[in-house]
Amino acid sequence: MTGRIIKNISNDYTIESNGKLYICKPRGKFRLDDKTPLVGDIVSFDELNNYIIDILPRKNELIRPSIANIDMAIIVTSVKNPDFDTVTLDKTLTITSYNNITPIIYFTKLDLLNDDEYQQIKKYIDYYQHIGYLISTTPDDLLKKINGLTVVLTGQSGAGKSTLLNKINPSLKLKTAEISMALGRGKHTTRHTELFETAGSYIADTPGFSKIDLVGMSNIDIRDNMKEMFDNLQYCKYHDCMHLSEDGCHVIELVQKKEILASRYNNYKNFIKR
Ligand SMILES: Nc1nc2c(ncn2[C@@H]2O[C@H](COP(=O)(O)OP(=O)(O)O)[C@@H](O)[C@H]2O)c(=O)[nH]1
Ligand SMILES: [Mg+2]
Ligand SMILES: [Zn+2]
Repeated sequence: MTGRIIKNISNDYTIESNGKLYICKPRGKFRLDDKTPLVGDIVSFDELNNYIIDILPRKNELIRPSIANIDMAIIVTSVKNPDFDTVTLDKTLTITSYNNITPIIYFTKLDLLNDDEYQQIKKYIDYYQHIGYLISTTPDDLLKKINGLTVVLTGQSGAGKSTLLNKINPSLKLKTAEISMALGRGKHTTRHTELFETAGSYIADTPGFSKIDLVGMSNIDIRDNMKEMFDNLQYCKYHDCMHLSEDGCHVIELVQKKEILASRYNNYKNFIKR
């Protein structure tokens, strides 16, 4: 039989297959091959003897949390308290795209903005949407966009990840900031990774990309995983333009015409300066 691992606690893997759950252990072979099954893996398994036979090829995998075959990352982005941070957003967009995960930006705390502040933020929201990123600002709309997919949430502490998960699936009763502080506990109480099924989607209960860094990405990878830096390359004079100071660079022209956001371009330059 084949199914999907939705939960792992030590050596026990919960596999969902045609609506039924099976708890299996990996075969001894995995330890020899140094292959560890991950939550999200599609596996073949022996349902009579309760062991995992093989892991099907992965689309992608994350290390923290350990999870495979993610379709989409919800980048929970606060616009106030904590303030809107383009560096974290642009870095996360770039890393997700590099990992073959479609990002969707979920803006939170728009209700805390006054009219002027909202107009400022709206320019950014429209820009990200215009260059081709998926955007959402309400749980209902988000649920439509993640329907049928396996997703992880990511975002700064305090951005509203637990609040969003609770709105999507109230049975989770995740601790939001005030409650976990009142209990005098750390904010991250989850010890294992689990996918929970909600309205036809699988959502990881642990935030993804706990460490947001560009390790392993070359400068070309960074260019090719920022939408407008990649999409406009074809109009630059040189096919290998890095959009820094080359003649005939279309990206630099668009930055000067303010058609590319200054913050995006500055972040791009800082990302590749390393
Ligand atoms: N006003 C407002 N507050 C929010 C919103 N989303 C989350 N919060 C609050 O922001 C704080 C941090 O939220 P939490 O979900 O714990 O953030 P997490 O660290 O990303 O899980 C809590 O006090 C929430 O009630 C929002 O859209 N509007
Ligand atoms: Mg939280
Ligand atoms: Zn260029």
